[in-house]
Amino acid sequence: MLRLITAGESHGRGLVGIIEGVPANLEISADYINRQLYRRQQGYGRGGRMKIETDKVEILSGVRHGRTLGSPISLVVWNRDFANWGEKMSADPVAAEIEKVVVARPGHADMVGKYKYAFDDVRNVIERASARETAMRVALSAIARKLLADLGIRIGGHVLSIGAVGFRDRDSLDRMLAKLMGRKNGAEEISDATDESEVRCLDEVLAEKMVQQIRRAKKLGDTLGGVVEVFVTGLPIGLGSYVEFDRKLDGQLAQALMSVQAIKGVEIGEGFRNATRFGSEVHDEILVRKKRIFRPTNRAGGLEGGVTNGQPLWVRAAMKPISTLMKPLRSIDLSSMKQVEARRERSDFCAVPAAAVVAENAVAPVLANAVLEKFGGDNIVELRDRYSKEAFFG
Ligand code: EPS
Repeated sequence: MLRLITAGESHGRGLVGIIEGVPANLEISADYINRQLYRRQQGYGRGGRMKIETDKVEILSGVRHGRTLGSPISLVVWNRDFANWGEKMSADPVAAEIEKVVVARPGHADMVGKYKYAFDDVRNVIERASARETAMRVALSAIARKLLADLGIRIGGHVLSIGAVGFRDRDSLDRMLAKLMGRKNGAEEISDATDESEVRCLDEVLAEKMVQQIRRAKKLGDTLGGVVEVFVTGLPIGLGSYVEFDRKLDGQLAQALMSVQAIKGVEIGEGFRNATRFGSEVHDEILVRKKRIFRPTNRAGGLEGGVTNGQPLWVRAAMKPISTLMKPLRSIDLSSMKQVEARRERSDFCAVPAAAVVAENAVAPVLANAVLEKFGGDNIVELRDRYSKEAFFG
């Protein structure tokens, strides 16, 4: 089974991570991982930090001559910005007086972190709560993504809306998505197409409106959230299980997505819309076409009973607006308990395009884990062999 752990502060020396349980002999390179890191750094609405960093991974262990060894794989991404934060983030005590952060930003972990860990400096909270952690999560998850890709399981995401600007005509979007997913690389074609857009939107006109909306937010000293959508193609029937609550794949996917910083809502398929309809308008009929199972619709999002049903997996995640506002909300000075304005600090105005990349990668370890659970294998050849013999697609 796959285990992942990340460590690292936003302005510390670097981000480190370990992924354990990857079968031996999987072809993987720093370049493959770096492509996902590069994609995560893009997007209109990012702040100054992304101009400082060019996130690149170093593989410290678990890989030899481009192939995994079956041992834990450890990675590091150095923070370039650490050069500007040396004393402030030093692991050793420093002689200099370091100014403490005492004002919390509403919506951030600042206040709760201060009380939970009994800090007198909110900086200790900011550093680990930051979405910078997602750089390492993406790096580790990229390895799981590669494992899935080797089995023909492809992942792709796009931005559905930013603020109030988003797709209205679901049918035409679905046609566009179906066309892309029908191509050679399945759902990955969605990602490739959105790589062309600075807001990861599949509609150029809408993309321009999204950019304008972010520009407006920036001018107003405000921030914007949005909704991202992820699809996965090539999944067999039977990943996950209904037999116990913690083995349900929908629950595991929701956890993986919900734990991404600023994600506040997760939906599988048309989850919320389905709740407004009659059952007869919701459930995807089971038909036979050319002796194969055929589902004319996919409102369930590729999962029934917490188990993959052979349809593309379809999940959505809602991101709240980033909580650092240049036009601050009211807050308190946590040392004096005086009413003040929340603290400003360099941040993004909108990170929804980056969240689409994070969400794509966040689902990968969950699915790779489910694949390993069902098919197993100590090396990729064994896994591929079992998979090709046993995987049932309907
Ligand atoms: C991020 C790096 C951070 C922020 C952002 C995510 O860099 P800095 O704090 O130095 O500007 O840009 O983090 C947040 C939005 C947050 O609230 O913590 C990154 O690498 O993605």
